[in-house]
Amino acid sequence: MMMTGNCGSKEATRKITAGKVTDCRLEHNKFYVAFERGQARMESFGEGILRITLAPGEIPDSESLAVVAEPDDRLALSDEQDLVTISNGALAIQLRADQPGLSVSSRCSGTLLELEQAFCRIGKTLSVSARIGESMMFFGLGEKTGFLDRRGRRYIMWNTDDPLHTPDKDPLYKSIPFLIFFDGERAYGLFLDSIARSEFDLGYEDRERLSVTVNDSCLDLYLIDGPSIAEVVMRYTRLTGRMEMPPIWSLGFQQCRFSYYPQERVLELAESFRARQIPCDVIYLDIDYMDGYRIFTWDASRFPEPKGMIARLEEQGFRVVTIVDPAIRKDSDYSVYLEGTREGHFCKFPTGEVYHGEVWPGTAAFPDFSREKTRKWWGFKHTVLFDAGVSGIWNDMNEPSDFKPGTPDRTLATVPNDLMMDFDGKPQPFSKCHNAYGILMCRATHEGFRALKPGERPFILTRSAYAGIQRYAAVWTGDNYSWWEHLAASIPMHLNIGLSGIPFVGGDVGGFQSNSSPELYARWVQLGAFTPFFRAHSDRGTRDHEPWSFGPEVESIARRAIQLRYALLPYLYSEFRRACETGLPVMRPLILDFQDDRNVYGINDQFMFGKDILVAPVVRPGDRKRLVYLPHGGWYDFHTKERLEGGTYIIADAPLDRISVYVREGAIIPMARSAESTRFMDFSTLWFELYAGPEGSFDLYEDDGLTQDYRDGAFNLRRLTQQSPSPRSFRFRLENLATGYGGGLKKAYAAVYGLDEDLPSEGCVYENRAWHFELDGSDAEIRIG
Ligand code: MIG
Repeated sequence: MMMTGNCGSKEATRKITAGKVTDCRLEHNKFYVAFERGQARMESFGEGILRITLAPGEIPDSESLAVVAEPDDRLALSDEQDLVTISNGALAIQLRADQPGLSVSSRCSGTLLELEQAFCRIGKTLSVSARIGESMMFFGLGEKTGFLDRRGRRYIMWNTDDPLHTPDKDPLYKSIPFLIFFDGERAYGLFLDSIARSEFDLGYEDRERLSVTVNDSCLDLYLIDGPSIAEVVMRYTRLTGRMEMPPIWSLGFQQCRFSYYPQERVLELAESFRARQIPCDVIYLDIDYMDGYRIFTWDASRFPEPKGMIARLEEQGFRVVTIVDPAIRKDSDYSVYLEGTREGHFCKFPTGEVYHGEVWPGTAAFPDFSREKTRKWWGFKHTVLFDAGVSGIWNDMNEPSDFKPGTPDRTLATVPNDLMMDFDGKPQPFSKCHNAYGILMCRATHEGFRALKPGERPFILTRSAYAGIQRYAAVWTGDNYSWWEHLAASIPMHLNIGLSGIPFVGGDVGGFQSNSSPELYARWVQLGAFTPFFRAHSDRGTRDHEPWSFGPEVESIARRAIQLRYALLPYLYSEFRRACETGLPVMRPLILDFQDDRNVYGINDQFMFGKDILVAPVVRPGDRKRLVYLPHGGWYDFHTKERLEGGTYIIADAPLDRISVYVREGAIIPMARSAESTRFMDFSTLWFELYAGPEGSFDLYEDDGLTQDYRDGAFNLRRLTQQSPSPRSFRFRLENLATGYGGGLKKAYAAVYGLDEDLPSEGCVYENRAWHFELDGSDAEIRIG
């Protein structure tokens, strides 16, 4: 499928432009524009968001899978001479009667996009195109290879199961058609709401032009105002939704392999974690737990007693997550297939014939998750797993992947384009809705969780995704290799996924394909401990990839990294709460927090873990020092507590046994004592690390970690603030803002770094290069100096 979307390119001979504006009107909060060869509809979606839908013909009324916000009534029209301006306050679109094109501007940022033509049509595609300034950078677009700034490449949105992620490989498993523009001063966003194939050319054909092309009969765009990158992401996630609080165990360390079986091996694995005192919360069962890869079955010889096994694991503080693929084996002995056929749950051709592809189970049919009835049916099928005690569901192969086409072009390794999804009576061929399959499957799984385990927080992990996936699932980045290159590449990939509204992201720690070296594993587990989703995984046929598989030195390095992750859980959990409330990522590029510091623009190998911790992993073999850029402001070395001045590069010691971590001055980092599982952690006793700085605050969030009760107010929110204008004066306050949860902090030991030793104080002592005081969780004020 060729797509040359560039309106400006000369060779696009069959190009049909929208032409001049012939008419426009504001009606029921919608603004309609007629062009010579097409039309546009504009709506306001809350402060700072405008929707523009463009089509050569009728504008279809389809339901969005991504957008959860509602249109509002802010649109106001002004008509001066022949210049028409439609605005929702923050953003405005201007057009001129009898002229082609339109321009979008922002009250705070000026002109954002200037379209010489509202759109153009080339064959079966529609595109918009605009000039881009020399300084423009691009972020977002979800899971793509390459570096943080996406300029200069062309990206396809077409969910693809491609296990070889070489540097320019595209597309991969997920389609998040959300783009952030940033020119060094102002940021703004563009979201293309389309589940069809689309393409973003960010200065590839022509360095100075951007084009967005969709293989569909309408272009549904949302313009999102800044001026900061953070504001763009917050607005985008107000539009497409935010994640729910995850169960706390899903923030622990998780161990996977293709596949752990039989049952004795799983129990043995659990024993090893406990015997070696390496924290771990989750064990994954990959496809071999099933009977002949039949979804919703157990292999009775490998797992004769799943319920007993899971109960035994639970005592040791483990949860079990099972893989669930979409394709259902064609088999006259298999009730799921028979039911699915009888009840019409599988995707069909327009002729009514069910399609059968070839996937792990052999010949298999694909459930049509666009049907409400099918989602319900699918959801309830999880009873087989939930009854055995399974806690979470891992959705794989949901691009959907299909081996049947058997071509080397992985973008074709999927179901046929003329196969249909029904969308409850508004059928669409896969050529128009391919990218929706994964999110619809997750939605079915999510609905199943809510129905079958109503009090619990769902945990779903998915490989394929579309915009808005954060409402249903965590994502992992598929089949990487045990390559240093993939360790390094995972950082910008995760960061851009985070900027695309998906905070809960991680990659296979240690690398999935091929064999890790001890050093690579050590560096990967250290980095993994600072990624939102922290799971080690390995392909079948690879050598052992457990934390102890690389010898005693690496085992103790891994233990320490994982223990640090657990110790930081009070901080991390609160940061997840912030992600739920703001849509901002947990693992974030420096540019998000330090947009005005030009030195951070090109940094692909450092990131923020939450708002106060800067992580600088080693991503090459042999390196025992590394260059670290500390943005403007004061910093502390997390390991040595040494105070450092930012706005400069430092050469950091990076011995194999630790990862370089820095904390912003003013930060308050709540920590707990690590245990073998979150289940055994004591969150009533905490350690607060205070890094003295002019000012700083942290909202400590606490709830039961498992249920939905927090939605009804069963949570605590404690605002911790500190002020230290100089090393000779320090003020601290704890304020209880919400106290709906009976558990949580009862005792906290606080240590303050960066103050002088010889200060007067009451109830505080100086010891081991820090001031110390204690708290009991009630409102408090502390003064030193
Ligand atoms: O065709 O279930 O990305 O994590 O272990 C491979 C087996 C199927 C791909 C997933 C990988 C998983 C594997 N799956």
